[in-house]
Amino acid sequence: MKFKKLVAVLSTVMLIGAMTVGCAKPAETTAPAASTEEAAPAPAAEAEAKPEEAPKNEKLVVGFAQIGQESGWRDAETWSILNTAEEIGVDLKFSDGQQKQENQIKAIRTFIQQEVDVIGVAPVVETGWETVFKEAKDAGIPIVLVDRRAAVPEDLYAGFIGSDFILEGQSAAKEMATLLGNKGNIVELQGTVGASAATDRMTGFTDELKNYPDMKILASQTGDFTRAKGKEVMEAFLKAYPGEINGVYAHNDDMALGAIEAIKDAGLKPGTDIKVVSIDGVKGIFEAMAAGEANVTVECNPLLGPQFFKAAQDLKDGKTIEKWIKSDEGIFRQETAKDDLPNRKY
Ligand code: GZL
Repeated sequence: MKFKKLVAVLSTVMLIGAMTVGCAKPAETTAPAASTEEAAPAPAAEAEAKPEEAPKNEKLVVGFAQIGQESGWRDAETWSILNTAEEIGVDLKFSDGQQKQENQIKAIRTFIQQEVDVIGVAPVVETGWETVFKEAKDAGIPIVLVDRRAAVPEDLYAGFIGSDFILEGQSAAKEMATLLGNKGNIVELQGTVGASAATDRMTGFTDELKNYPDMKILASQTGDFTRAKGKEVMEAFLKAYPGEINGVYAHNDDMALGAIEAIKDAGLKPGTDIKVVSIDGVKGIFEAMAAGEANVTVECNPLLGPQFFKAAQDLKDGKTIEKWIKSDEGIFRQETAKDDLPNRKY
């Protein structure tokens, strides 16, 4: 909850800032007109700019179209974007899409009108971006994909900053196999339908599972990356497969935490009767592992603010960036969760 409050405060500050910027008259009409007798040459006027504040055109201006606030991971990513912008003095225009693609597309069009230097977007789903990305390209504004991919031609975005979701899924399957002794039935809580994070985590897990013929996925269903839906779907799975479920694989920790509630409500021991493997590495899953109620989390780093704004500044300076800037992450297990917990940043 603390993160959510911090995000709410920071995003309000940013949004007010953006609106002020957005509503203010363009700089040239707000500067006091020099009278003819005082007409000073342009250089003198520039010399008056406060030393600590770079002239407007040098300040990095960025628009960021965020997905929403569906999970603890998302709040951590938003905090990282807002906090880094605050720290390095970026003019950030931030939009919360409330998990709707049309809101993100509207925000991107607003950023184009505001003539920002760079647009960052975390695409809620992979498809439906080509038209608006072309509009940004035609306006000469580069797009950086952050944390999720978009199914568009490579020339429509400068680069992708994020994890290898297929590898995350493969790692989760290997961890589940170890926990079940290479044998058992699994249910899968999938992320948002159409999101690259969900599609690829499913692909990685199911591909790796082919190496374990005695392990089977009984059922898969989306929990939309939220704790509430994860609990709801797990309740249905427990009713549909009484006594048959040995493990639950959740595409994110929030859904796993919901599943843990459902397992306990059914009178079973999560982490023992049903093994729990998920992805993200948020604090809540470390607390569950420390309590013996979850077994493994595959980390997916949300603190992408520094990498994102470095890429944005490089693009503003006319440099190119790597097409895929990978975030590096680890795998964390129940055995070390108590010691890991104090070091977790999100
Ligand atoms: C992953 C990110 C996913 C997280 C979820 O990069 O897109 O979205 O795994 C979040 O927690 O909702």
